[in-house]
Amino acid sequence: MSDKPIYVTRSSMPTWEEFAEEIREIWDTHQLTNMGPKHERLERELESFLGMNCVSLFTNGHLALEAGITALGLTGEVITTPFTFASTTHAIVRCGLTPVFCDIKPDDYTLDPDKIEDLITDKTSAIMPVHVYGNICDFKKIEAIAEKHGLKVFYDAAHAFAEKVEGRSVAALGDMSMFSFHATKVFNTVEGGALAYNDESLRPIVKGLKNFGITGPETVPYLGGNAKMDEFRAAMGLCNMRHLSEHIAKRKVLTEIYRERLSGIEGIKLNPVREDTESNYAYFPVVFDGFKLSRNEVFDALAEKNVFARKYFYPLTNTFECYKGVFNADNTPVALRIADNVMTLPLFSDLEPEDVHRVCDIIASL
Ligand code: T4K
Repeated sequence: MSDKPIYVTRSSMPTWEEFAEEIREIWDTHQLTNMGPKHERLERELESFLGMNCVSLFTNGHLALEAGITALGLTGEVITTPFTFASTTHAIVRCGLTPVFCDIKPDDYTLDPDKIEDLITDKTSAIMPVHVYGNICDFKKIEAIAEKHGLKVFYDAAHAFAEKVEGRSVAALGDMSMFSFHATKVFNTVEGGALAYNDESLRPIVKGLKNFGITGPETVPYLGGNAKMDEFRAAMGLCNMRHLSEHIAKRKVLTEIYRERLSGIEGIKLNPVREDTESNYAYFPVVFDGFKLSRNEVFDALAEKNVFARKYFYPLTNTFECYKGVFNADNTPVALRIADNVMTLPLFSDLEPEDVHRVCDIIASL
């Protein structure tokens, strides 16, 4: 059997010919960036695909998060999860706000709505949940709490692009959602991200925030940075959108093989399947709970055989060195336990079914 390296993911790309054709007109116009025609086309295409009034592209998901926090006018404290990528917590802190960490549910690793209300103070302005691994948060409970207390809900939907819940686009949940279009995501624009929202009055603010706060040749009403997506990345997005459903379908087949092979193994807990959700099959997390080896031992055993899984999301963000002495991770015990025991297995659209079998054979043989 081949022991070629298998990484946790591999970027989806169009053929060279398709991309070359898409970028050809850039040589005619010489418009490389600053909201050019491809940028505008991709924004409109995403609005229609997601069924949203407004989609604003960004150079990456992280800067989109920071712009969203500013555009929504968040202040003081934001209730959020530590079981996420560094970006979610850093965005809150870099915007001068205080993250207040709420524990997660042990079944799908998203924010536990039953623990939110105890954390609300007179400084709380918002809840920032994460649809981690594409697992859609308990949005009904979260949004009911937000409404009761007059809070905004801003979803970090970095992992959830193209998903639907109860027939609705995930983008339509809450006040705003951020999607990441990084190279490692189901849909990529190399680096990239977007904010999706329905409140048209936010469009000029969001647009201004990614362009130095400038809204017209002589008007600068906002304090903004530079987070514009350029024409080459927008071109990559236009190409990748044409193949999105085919990539998701391939991921689904691979996910089903993983589930079939691993579901019977004692001590391995798989991601839950929700009947009311159309998944994008972004990640394949497994939690080792009562398995004969620890997560770290399995991780090392796979690496020895050239399979490079990842410990997404370990360590918890509230234990990062840069926040030493600031947060107490003992307040989020479920998140601590999951972070210590979870691993995401390789999953990407051109992974071969035999590669999935190879990963499962290694785990089954331990
Ligand atoms: N919120 C959440 C919940 C997020 O997960 C993220 C990003 C964000 C916000 C922020 O969104 P962005 O600003 O990134 O748009 C990766 C990604 O860089 C990051 O986007 C992602 N989450 C995070 C979960 O994973 P690394 O450091 O683990 O990626 P890296 O470079 O180790 O790549 C993993 C594997 O992917 C490699 O082994 C090979 C493959 N790969 C990687 C790159 C960079 C490719 O095939 N092509 C590539 O170009 O962070």
